[in-house]
Amino acid sequence: MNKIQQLIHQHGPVVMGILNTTPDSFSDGGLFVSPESAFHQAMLMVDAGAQIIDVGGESTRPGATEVTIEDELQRVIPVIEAIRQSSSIAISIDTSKPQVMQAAIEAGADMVNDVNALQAEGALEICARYQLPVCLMHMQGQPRTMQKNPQYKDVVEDIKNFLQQRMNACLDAGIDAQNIILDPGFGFGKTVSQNYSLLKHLHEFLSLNQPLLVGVSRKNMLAEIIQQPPEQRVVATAAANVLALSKGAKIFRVHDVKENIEALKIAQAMLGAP
Ligand code: 8Y7
Repeated sequence: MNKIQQLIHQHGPVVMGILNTTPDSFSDGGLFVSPESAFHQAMLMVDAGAQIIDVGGESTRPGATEVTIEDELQRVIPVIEAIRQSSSIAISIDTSKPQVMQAAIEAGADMVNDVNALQAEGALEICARYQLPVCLMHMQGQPRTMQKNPQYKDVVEDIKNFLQQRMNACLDAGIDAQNIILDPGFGFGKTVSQNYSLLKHLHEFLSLNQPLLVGVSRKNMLAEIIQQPPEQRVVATAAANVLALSKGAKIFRVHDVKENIEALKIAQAMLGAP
């Protein structure tokens, strides 16, 4: 069993801390750009109890512009190397580019988190070759334009069908079923109402028989309800994550590790009570 499989097999929720190395990511943009400060932030999240660190160098916020391979490599590889050198924490590489996946894996990444669900040419092959866990996320459209006019016949069924298709593509490419994690992609080409439908019906994704990862941390779907800027969405994030846990989610991608772990622990105590 690899590190991620071990975390998935353990009882209770798994918290993934977000490490953005981009100068433009929406909620903590510009805060963690130098490899030293990114590494420091990673260690703070480990101390707070994060079990996975998700390292990203390509902002995927709505409206974001694309990043070159060279820039992305320069942002993420030194950080992954630094974390790997001083810690055995599980490292996730948040990228859609096969070249970045490969370099990150060679530098010590333990899983691939792809908001594009391994649809780039060569991405499936890289992940199959290294036999490591992958998170397949649903997105409608592309980051620059995805919030313009999202449309579904049935948001839950349509996204389930997409994830099933991408899962089949992974299996066909030789990726082990034990290495597939699924994510409905909160905020990626969904209206506020569609995001809450997904949260409400999250348990329906359990029929795909794979662990579910959710990323609601500080997102706009929360701001639409509480009208607060990103740093003031911590309690709202924890509330949404508690609900997602109650609907069967396993991995929680968050900025605020300590607060979310505390909330999830309380929820888990109730869910596990006789
Ligand atoms: C998600 C994600 C982002 C998510 C997974 C943000 C990279 C936008 N969101 N990956 N990445 N799921 N798997 O607001 O929801 O953090 S970036």
